[in-house]
Amino acid sequence: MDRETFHNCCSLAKMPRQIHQQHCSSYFIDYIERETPYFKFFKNYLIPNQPCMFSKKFTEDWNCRKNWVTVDGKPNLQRLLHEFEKKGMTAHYNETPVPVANCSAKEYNSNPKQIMPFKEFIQYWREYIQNGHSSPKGCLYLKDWHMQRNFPEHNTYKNPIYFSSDWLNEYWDTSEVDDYRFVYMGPKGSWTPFHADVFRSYSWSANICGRKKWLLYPPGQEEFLRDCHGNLAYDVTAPVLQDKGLYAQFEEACQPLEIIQEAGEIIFVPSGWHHQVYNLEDTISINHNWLNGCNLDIMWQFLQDELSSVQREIEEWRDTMDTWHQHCQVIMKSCTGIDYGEFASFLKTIANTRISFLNSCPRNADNCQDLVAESLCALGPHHAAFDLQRVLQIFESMLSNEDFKRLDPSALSFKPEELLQEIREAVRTIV
Ligand SMILES: O=C(O)CCC(=O)C(=O)O
Ligand SMILES: [Fe+2]
Repeated sequence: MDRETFHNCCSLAKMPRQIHQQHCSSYFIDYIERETPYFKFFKNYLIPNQPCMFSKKFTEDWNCRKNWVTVDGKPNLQRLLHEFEKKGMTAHYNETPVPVANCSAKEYNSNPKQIMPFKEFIQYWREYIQNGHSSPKGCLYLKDWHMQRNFPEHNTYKNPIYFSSDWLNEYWDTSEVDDYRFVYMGPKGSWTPFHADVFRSYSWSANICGRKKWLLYPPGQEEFLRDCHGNLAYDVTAPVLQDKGLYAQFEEACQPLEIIQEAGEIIFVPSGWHHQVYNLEDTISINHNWLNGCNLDIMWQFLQDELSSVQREIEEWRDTMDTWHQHCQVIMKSCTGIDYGEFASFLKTIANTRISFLNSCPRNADNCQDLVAESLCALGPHHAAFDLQRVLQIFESMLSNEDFKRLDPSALSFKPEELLQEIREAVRTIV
């Protein structure tokens, strides 16, 4: 990013979002055929929060595109078993546990999940195919498997540069307990119910083999897809949505953007776009959730909305408890996975890494210590300055937020004003 782009991007990112007026203005998705400059993607898709599809050129050199797929384009189940089940060890060590959802059963608004050995899932999948894509066990879907975290030495794929400004995984990698990089594998007919992603993050999803159909709704449209209790529809194609007594506003919703994703293609799903996804064939995909300076405001708005809904839920106890506000934070953390204190630490971690980067500013990626530094080098100092500028804006908004002001100071391990000062100085040296 050069100085001019930096200034342009900062101004673009500051513009208010008009999500509630956003309609499905186009029924087509932009298609990126070949290598394109990072900043085109940044300006055309990340900042305006618009979807796009990358051609299979972008995944052609991934090992999994060769190794996990047979010559006729089907999942290579034998090879997968070989790769993820270690032979020759005791039975106990032999098993790779994986999370598996049952698409034929509904529990609240999702599918019940179980943990099963990988080889049992592969065995099930084999039988399902042999049985003409049916099974008394229902349609099982291996999803949200942290394959990369569990098998880091496998060198399965390479994160494309377009998705490399990834604060979510950068932060959660530091705690070493979680990440948002997943593998999905499911037979034809498996599907994912209607939802938006964790913290309203972006996602990218690459088909290793198979095909997916995506139904995408721009932010705000989900309000028309709630039932009379305010619950989001489970399946936006279900006939029950025609029932005006249950889904009073369904007719106001626009048609979703319907996208077919072929083998090798990568879809970029913008922040807060609700979606429902079908595997049209036996399909394997890599899916990452990620966020950065471009959609940080959407995450912050999401957290404020989540807190407001917790507050509404337990409003009746407000005057009877001194610790009511703290309780709201605890409930929010357990429902959403994060509270205001942790959001502030997240921003601090992201800011500190960029301040150190700008202070040391290695000239080329070869001198970088780790993947985060490598990505900061590749994106350049003006991108780091953009990141800091965005952290600054959101932090300023947090500091004027009444619920944030009420936090017990011990919930923060640092003094926000000092951090803001450091950020301002670091940005000043670069712009
Ligand atoms: O592929 C699927 O079944 C769901 C993927 C998804 O929801 C996502 O990548 O955000
Ligand atoms: Fe999703």
